[in-house]
Amino acid sequence: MKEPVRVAVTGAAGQIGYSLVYRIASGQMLGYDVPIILHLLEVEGALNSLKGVEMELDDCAFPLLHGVVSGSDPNKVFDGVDVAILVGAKPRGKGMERKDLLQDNAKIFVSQGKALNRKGVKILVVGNPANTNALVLSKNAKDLPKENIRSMMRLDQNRAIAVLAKKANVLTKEVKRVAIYGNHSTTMVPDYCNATISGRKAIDVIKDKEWLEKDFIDTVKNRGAQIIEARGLSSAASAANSAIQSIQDWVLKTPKDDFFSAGVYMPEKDLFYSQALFDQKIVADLKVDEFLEEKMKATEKELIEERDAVRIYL
Ligand code: NAX
Repeated sequence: MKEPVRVAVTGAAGQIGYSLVYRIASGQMLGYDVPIILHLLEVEGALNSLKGVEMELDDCAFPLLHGVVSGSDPNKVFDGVDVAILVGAKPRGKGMERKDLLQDNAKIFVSQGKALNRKGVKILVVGNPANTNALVLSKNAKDLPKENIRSMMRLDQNRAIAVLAKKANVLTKEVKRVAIYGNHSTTMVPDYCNATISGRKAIDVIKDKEWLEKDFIDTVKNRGAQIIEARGLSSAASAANSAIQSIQDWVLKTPKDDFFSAGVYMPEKDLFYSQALFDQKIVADLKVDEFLEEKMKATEKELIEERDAVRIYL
């Protein structure tokens, strides 16, 4: 039997947490021969609810689950973790300005960065604003290589794959090389120029530039809001699924005709900016058209503004 891998999940009593921890404990994320010790972090006020999550973990009797550590002190809960999925974040409250949201979340990621300041731990930031939270975390975890931190863009990639597959009337497995650039926000840039469908360029299969520029991008970027409107709650199952895939993207070899998207630190920009990655390296020389180039400038500008709003925490 392999050594247990210690996986931290923050915001574990929240909606995404509830869709995520059971899948990790079952072996779906790291493999059915890898024992797991879960480290669950919540705010003080949600610890009771977290107890319920733990009771249900017990009741699943997962053979691979070798233990659960839980609490509200990041220094204690993160002790010894190998992988940390940071879902917990403060949602935007009524009347709250975007600037306040950025600042409140920055404070969370300052303290979590300090608590995770250890080489070797892989950190996926899911809590929004994910890219800027990742930047704050990285600046407060000085000993941690920046390559060990990513922000989640997999959900946007998966949404883009699903939209292209539907339009082309093929299964999602036929759609590959879908990059999302920039910020996890409505300025994100889903790349139709490099995507392939059944091995051909998506543009040649769909042959409708107007649809690609407008409907495709709008559907992907507004999907989160549409789900809130339909469900009364934000996406949780699909977000948890994407978190699991993001970790798999990180630890497994990338299939040779594909790549994946994640927010990574770009030293020349001093930002966590989403890129296409193959075997953990940014795919160089991806060409996009002028329309997408303009959009990439806008998403970068937004990330710079977010960084300016949290400057005191960097
Ligand atoms: P919930 O509000 O259901 O759960 C969040 C949980 O985090 C709560 O239980 C809360 O008590 C906890 N929490 C807050 N501050 C914490 C802290 N300092 N330490 C530990 N736990 C803390 O939200 P949920 O729907 O689960 O979404 C969580 C986050 O994911 C949100 O910020 C959301 O915007 C973000 N998302 C990011 C996505 C991405 O693609 N990057 C997609 C899905 C999701 O919207």
